[in-house]
Amino acid sequence: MKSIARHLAAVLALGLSPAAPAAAQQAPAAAPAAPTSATPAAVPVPVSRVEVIARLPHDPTAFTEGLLWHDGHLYESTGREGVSDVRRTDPVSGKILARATIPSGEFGEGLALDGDTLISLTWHDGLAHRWHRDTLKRAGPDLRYTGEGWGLTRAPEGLIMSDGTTSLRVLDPVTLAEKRRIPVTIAGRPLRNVNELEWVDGAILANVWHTGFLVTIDPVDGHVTRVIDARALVEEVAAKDPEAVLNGIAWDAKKGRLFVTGKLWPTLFEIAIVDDPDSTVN
Ligand SMILES: [Ca+2]
Repeated sequence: MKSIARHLAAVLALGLSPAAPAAAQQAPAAAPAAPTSATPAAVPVPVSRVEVIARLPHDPTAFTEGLLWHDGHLYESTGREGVSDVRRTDPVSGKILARATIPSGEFGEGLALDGDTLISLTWHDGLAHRWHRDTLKRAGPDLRYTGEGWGLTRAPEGLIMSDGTTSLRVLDPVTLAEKRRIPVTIAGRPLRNVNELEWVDGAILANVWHTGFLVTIDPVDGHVTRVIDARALVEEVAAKDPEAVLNGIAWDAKKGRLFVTGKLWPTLFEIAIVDDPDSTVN
């Protein structure tokens, strides 16, 4: 399993921001912030792999930016200007059951559910849209935030948002006022480009943009507690579009089921995370 550590080390050497092709739909983020004195000490991070439990259909035209599970349905936000939307889908058939379009000049990003309100981000507009969960009609005026919008999830403390930098933000779910920042580190080094998010059993699960890896993040101090090698899924999908990367995590808390997909992927995977006691990232 050393090859995993070597691969990840190579990615880390690039600041976890491999050079994106000119056609990138999301530009690399600003330079990572310097580590703070609160940066957790460098300790080996265990690496897990994924096991596929089920393969379900996923709209291969959906440029997935946000994904969540609620009450038997998937809710998904998609990106790219002119075709961005928020949708409810049937997880078994992949069929779109309801859909709300995002204004054509905006690039849809992360999605979270707060009560019966869906909140969706935009990449560059600093606008968060609110939608009624059941009707997908507007549920109030837009909210504003600074910087880029990437991923979003609901945690007990508030919304957790990624923006391509080495920090996550905790936001008030009603006003989006910033409550605190979480510096993300892996083995003591800042980690940027954390993208789609999911709150799973008291931890933040995230995929790292343009990699086949997911990470679990301690919500208190931001250190990565586990790296999950999902490159087998990337290889299976074998997407031709370089932007068709792993992105999208949904957690069915009631049944303990974890789903992942990617931008323009034809498949939604239900996966299990399998420990590998011999593999760590140092
Ligand atoms: Ca999610």
